[in-house]
Amino acid sequence: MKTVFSPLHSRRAVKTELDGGILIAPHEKPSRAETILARVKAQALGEVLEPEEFGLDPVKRVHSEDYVAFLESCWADWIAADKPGEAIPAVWCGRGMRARVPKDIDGRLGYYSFAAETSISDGTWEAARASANVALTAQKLVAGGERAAFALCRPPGHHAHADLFGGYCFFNNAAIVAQAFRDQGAEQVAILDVDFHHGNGTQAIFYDRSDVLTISLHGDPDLVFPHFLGFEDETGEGEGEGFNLNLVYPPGTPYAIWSQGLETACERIAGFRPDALVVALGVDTFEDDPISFFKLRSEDYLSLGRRLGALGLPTVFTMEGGYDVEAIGVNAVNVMQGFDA
Ligand code: Q9C
Ligand code: ZN
Repeated sequence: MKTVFSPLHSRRAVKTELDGGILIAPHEKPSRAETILARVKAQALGEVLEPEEFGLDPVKRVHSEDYVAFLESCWADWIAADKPGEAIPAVWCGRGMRARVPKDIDGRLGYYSFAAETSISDGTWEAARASANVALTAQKLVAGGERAAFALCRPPGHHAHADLFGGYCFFNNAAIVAQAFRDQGAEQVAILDVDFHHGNGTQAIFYDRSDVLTISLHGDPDLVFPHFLGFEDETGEGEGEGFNLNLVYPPGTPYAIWSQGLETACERIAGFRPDALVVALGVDTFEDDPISFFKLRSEDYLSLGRRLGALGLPTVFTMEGGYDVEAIGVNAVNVMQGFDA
């Protein structure tokens, strides 16, 4: 399987993540992508390509014009306002308040976000753009006849809504890929999100649509991020009713249980008969992940890959979360090797 990777991911190198009332060194850090790339090369998974430039049009098929413009100028606007640290949202449109876009950068940071752990600094825009180009290059490979491709995206994407950043995500790479397949003539596309966290952005983007089936397996949002979406009674609305599926699991869930949800998801996908599959691949389901509570082991990722491969669909993998940097290379590449086997 070919891998798409951009060295520009390293431009996303914030110093801060708001966690527990202090600013910590971010979990979502550059070494994540480097360690996965190193494993891709060590295992000779396949060719590693740099992304093509697709411009902003395919991004704006998913994200609003004003949100994209906000991200592009955010850091410059923050600096122009003489702020001493990194850009961190600290005020939101709470219930009963007015959802209008303020002029001030503090107001706009709140308007365009849903969480405060995701700081913005110099280079975030460039890295997020490169990450979308990585995803779109993988999509082009698969649209061109490759069975599958691995988009080694960083920053990740699945938490990003059409006009909200958060959860370390800015552009929803998986959604951009699914929309690109649709725009190139695919009738139906499925997105399967196996990151530990609910793919809230992906769900929201396609919630009223029946052409893109969204399925997410994740930790119970009653207990873990993103807290305000991802429950099992969210099944889609309007045209999209029945085309969103959330499979929620408690702390301590091992592969023996999690894989039952995977089986349910795969059977639903097979019945949907999509023209293409996008897998939002987080490996923060790992037993030693520092911010998650599932108990998958490294060999389980081979099984996951094999089950996905058995679907027999043209497949794009977009890299999402996974924070045990020691293990994420093995775990992510195990999925690809299981898929290819
Ligand atoms: N104490 C992805 O996996 N909350 N995003 C972290 C840590 C945010 C995860 C709390 C988690 C976001 C792509
Ligand atoms: Zn995650």
